[in-house]
Amino acid sequence: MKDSPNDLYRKLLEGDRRAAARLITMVENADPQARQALEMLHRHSGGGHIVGMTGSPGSGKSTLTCRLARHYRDEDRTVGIICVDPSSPFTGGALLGDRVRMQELSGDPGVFIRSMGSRGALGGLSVATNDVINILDAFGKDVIIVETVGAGQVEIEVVKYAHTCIVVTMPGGGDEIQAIKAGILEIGDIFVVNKSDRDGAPRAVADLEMMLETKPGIDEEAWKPPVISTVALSGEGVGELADAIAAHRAFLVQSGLMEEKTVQRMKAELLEILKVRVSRAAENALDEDEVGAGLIGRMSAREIDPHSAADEIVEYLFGAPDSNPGGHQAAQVWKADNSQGRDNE
Ligand SMILES: Nc1nc2c(ncn2[C@@H]2O[C@H](COP(=O)(O)OP(=O)(O)OP(=O)(O)O)[C@@H](O)[C@H]2O)c(=O)[nH]1
Ligand SMILES: [Mg+2]
Repeated sequence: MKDSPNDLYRKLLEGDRRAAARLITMVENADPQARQALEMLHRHSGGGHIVGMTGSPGSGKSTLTCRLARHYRDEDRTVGIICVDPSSPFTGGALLGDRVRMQELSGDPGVFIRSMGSRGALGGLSVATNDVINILDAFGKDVIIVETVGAGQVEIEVVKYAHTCIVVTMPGGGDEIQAIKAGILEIGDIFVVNKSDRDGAPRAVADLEMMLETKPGIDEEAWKPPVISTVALSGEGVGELADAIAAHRAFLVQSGLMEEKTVQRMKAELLEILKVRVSRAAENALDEDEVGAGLIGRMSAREIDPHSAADEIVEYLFGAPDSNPGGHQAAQVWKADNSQGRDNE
């Protein structure tokens, strides 16, 4: 028999792993019942430290994640691991390689591992990932590591608002240059040169340090991202990495930036949900005969231009500029965008 949202909520808080797994699957399937459980769980979340792990493909993120998790387990701290792979259609287990690597951890009740692929994207992969972070947080995991496969836009979005974002590279291959291109330098709180058993590691560390020093906008009080050498295969440097994460957390708390981070996280989370909802509402409006179809017909007949048609859809969705404050704002935003476009011409 299917658990009610209330059962799931209760079982999850009691530490029932199967309830957690079931709720995550419901989230991935955009099951409306998941919403109710999430609503109840929200006030129990906020205690975990969220660590994002991104960087070059094959640099050793998964291996490092496992090592880090083991390190935390040795300290008796519980760990949640979420592997996000937008290119993978699979969920639940995702990549076999990762599964094998993570197997030794998965028998440990203090560790909860979940992979998420594009199938978990019914309500948007970022939205689902945030939900899963919140579930594991409410589930009581002390540290939640979110590993992304690759470093594309979606991947960056899901780790950007972690409390601590780790960017992993490896010696050689001009990885550091690529990292900058992907805008990854800005989001890293800690940089790791993994595979330091290979040639060129000290050079890679020095190059990265130099790049970070020339990063604009760094003042005296700001956090200075450290560059750490690791060999994930042997565990070398993992203690240092854990220390750096702890130092970053302490910095966030002492400087008051933790609250700012939380606000940013909440805002980003809300925006991701709204993006999905508003675009869905817009799509629905376009499918409605009198609204979308009519407008599109008029566009085809060259009676109305696409921007003015969008104006009407915005008005339909949010109300006329004067009828409600929301509609007014939406119209204002639209007009601002529009006039800006014209200025540039
Ligand atoms: N020599 C060496 N190999 C490593 C080290 N860490 C990981 N590897 C190997 O590098 C390969 C890739 O490691 P993963 O942990 O899968 O890397 P990843 O960054 O998670 O890869 P993707 O998720 O596919 O982007 C594996 O064959 C690892 O065994 C290391 O410190 N030294
Ligand atoms: Mg991986």
